[in-house]
Amino acid sequence: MLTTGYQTIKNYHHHENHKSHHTHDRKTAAGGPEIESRGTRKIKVVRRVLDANDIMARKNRDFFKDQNVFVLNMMSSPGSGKTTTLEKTLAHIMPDIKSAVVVGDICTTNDADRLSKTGVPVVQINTDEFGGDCHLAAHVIEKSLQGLDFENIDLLIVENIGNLVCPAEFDIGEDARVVVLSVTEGEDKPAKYPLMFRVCDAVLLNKTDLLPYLDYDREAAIKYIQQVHPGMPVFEISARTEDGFEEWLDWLKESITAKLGR
Ligand SMILES: Nc1nc2c(ncn2[C@@H]2O[C@H](COP(=O)(O)OP(=O)(O)OP(=O)(O)O)[C@@H](O)[C@H]2O)c(=O)[nH]1
Ligand SMILES: [Mg+2]
Ligand SMILES: [Zn+2]
Repeated sequence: MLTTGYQTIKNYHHHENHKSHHTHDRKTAAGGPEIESRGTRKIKVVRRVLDANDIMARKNRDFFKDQNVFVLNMMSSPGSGKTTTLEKTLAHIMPDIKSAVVVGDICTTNDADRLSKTGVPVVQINTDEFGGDCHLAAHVIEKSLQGLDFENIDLLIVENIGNLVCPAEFDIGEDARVVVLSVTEGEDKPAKYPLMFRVCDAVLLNKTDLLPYLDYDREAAIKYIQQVHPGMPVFEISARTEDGFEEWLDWLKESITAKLGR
């Protein structure tokens, strides 16, 4: 089935408290009891946001289970190669694995334009009109599901907003999480952004075709990954040349089969 159009979601109801999730207030230098209580309040607000998200994520997870669909959350810094990896991945697994994509960006439908050429149903979420959330929260995912025909979807891939920080904190009800780390980002990113690497189930170490032109220490990168998440699979790939895709695709197919039993 060739689907060319896609939906865009711009005006979802913004989460009451996203701004509080980012606690950048630095007016706490003086110390003392007042500061302490303010610090406590902030922690409570953040906790509430994440608790509310967890409840919504649980609902999404139940829904996905009912629909017998496997959900993959793909995360990375901006430009690591999520969309390129997806374009190539979908070309390999379609039509055997009936897939759909939800893609989040602050602005533009560029990624949906690219992904819909693969023929899969695509929903583009833009967060700009409501403060430009830099992650996809569970309630936003819930909104994006309404136009998708789950009778014909076995795999839903969520391309999260390019950001190595807060998407890691927001459970969306997915079954597996992968982080794309490109070799142009430097080998120390797993050490600098450990939460992302801790919550993910696999790493796609991308753009390996560029290695001859870089002073990149791939062993150091893998060592950092294993330090924050011992035993995590690392697939060294090039989304450009499709080098290393076989192992990645095998892992993906096995993960889907483990949930769906087919
Ligand atoms: N050389 C090389 N370039 C790549 C590879 N994968 C992606 N790129 C390039 O990297 C740039 C960013 O790729 P995208 O796939 O748009 O990255 P993204 O993670 O989806 O970006 P955002 O959604 O904006 O965060 C593009 O110019 C791609 O062509 C790769 O394996 N090798
Ligand atoms: Mg993209
Ligand atoms: Zn955020």
